[in-house]
Amino acid sequence: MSLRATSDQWWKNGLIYCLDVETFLDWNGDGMGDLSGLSERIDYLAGLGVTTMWLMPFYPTPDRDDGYDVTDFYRVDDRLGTLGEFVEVVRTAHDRGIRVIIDLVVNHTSDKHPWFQSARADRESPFRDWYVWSDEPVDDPALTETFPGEQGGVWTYDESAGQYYLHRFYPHQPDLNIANPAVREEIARILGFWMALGVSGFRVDAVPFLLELEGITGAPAIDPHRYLKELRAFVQRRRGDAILLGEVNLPPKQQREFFGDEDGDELHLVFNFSLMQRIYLALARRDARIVEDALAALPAVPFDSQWANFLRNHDELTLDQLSDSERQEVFDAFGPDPEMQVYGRGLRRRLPSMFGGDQRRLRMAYSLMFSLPGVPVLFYGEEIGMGENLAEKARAAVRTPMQWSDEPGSGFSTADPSRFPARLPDGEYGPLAVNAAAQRRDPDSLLNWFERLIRRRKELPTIGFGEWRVIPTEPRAVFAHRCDWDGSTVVAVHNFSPEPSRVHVPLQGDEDVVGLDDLLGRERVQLDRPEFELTLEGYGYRWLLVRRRGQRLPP
Ligand code: TEU
Repeated sequence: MSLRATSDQWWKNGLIYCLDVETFLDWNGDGMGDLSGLSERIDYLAGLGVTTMWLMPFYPTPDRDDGYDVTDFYRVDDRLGTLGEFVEVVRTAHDRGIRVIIDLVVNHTSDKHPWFQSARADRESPFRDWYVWSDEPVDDPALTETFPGEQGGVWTYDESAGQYYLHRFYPHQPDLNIANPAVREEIARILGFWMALGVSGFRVDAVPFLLELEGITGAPAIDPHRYLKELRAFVQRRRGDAILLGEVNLPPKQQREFFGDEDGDELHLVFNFSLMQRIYLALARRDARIVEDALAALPAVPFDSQWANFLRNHDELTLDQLSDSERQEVFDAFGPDPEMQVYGRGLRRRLPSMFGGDQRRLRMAYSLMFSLPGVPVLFYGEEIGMGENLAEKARAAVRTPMQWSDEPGSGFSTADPSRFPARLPDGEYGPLAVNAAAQRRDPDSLLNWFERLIRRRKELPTIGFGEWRVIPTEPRAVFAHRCDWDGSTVVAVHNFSPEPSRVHVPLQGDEDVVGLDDLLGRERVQLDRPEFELTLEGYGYRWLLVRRRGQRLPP
């Protein structure tokens, strides 16, 4: 093959690392992480094997929703740095082979955005129609609250406007009116601006909300997916290899619609919320069949598209797609106290504490996530096993500063901790116990384990690009699957039980198999027939590269 897809579809392989500039590293000592700090740590990310950084919102903001309330889409918040420093980050990242994608939050603006200020002040304002107004709240069952108990409905009366405005999120986040061509054009301009500064794409916030037309009185008959296709085409015209990674928390069939038609002309990547939620149920029940069923329910995705897999993100670990009793099982297993839960649907913990500190279970869960079809996405701190701070409000529990070292301020900042964006946890998961510096020096640490896992994942396009198939096995606690691509095969086996399991793995149709190479361990096994047996320790896992007669394989 001369034109290898692997060099073009960069978003299918590698590792996306999500971070928030304000909690990563404070370089000027004011207690707030900044772009200069991020520049200083790009080598750390390169060492870990990160191929794409996803920067959470860094735009000017009143910061009432962690920056997802934007007052200017064309600037950097003064607290974090300057546009010049942003370009330095992008340049340094590129030099280390890392691409940068950024959060695009255009379902809504902050109510402090000059557009909204102008819109509310005057019915004749050119920006009036940039938002969604109504004389009376529109009673539409499709318009539900996103943060129940925190936002007081989706319509709020604005005194100076003399009308209600729509907000699918907090009242201080008025929804933009996507039916207005001027708004659509402005959104494209924003994308164009950041692409000109070197970004390789966008994590598009709240895509289904962005596209919906409910509540917009007299909304013209535009097809929202038509709009997404136009946006994709625009992105591609400006920069051929740029991507759109969408937040679409919907069941698989509906998620499929956001990849576009059969050739894939909308989002390149969609976060796999449904698979993520089923994985937690499977972990809680120690029943791998649930993962098999969840995979079977996934629609095939177009050639240029892929899933983005994750176990944790910056929001609540949402379990909204599970039934009430299933969700309760996950709560019971991983977050039984009400203070660990939020919005009646999610957990505000990170994995290590959910697993009671069990390193075996933790590594098994990440090994599974990295072996599934899709590109893996890590949230900063996962690579060292950071915990949460439940003393912080709601979702902020998992947004504590990065734990670089055991120095005061965890090496994040030299300022007084009262000035930090969130309080560090203490105890078992605090910086004295969990930090990057100590783990760098320990070959058995989670950090070094991740580094090896990531290197393997990147070396083997078989997983990121290949076709996957479940391999039927017993017992129920064991999940086995294989990925095939361009003549190479990887078999992965994961044990969801704390007890050892003996498994039989058939390799049907692979008559010329001569052996297996353990990709994460030391074993090399000779085979004289297309099947094998192995014993997995409790929460054990293996990635096995199938060796065939006469095949040239990576070392
Ligand atoms: O979240 C939007 C969103 O739809 C999710 O919060 C979803 O509701 C959740 O997964 C439960 O199903 C995005 C950001 O990720 C979040 O941090 C912001 O608060 C929100 O948009 C508003 O901008």
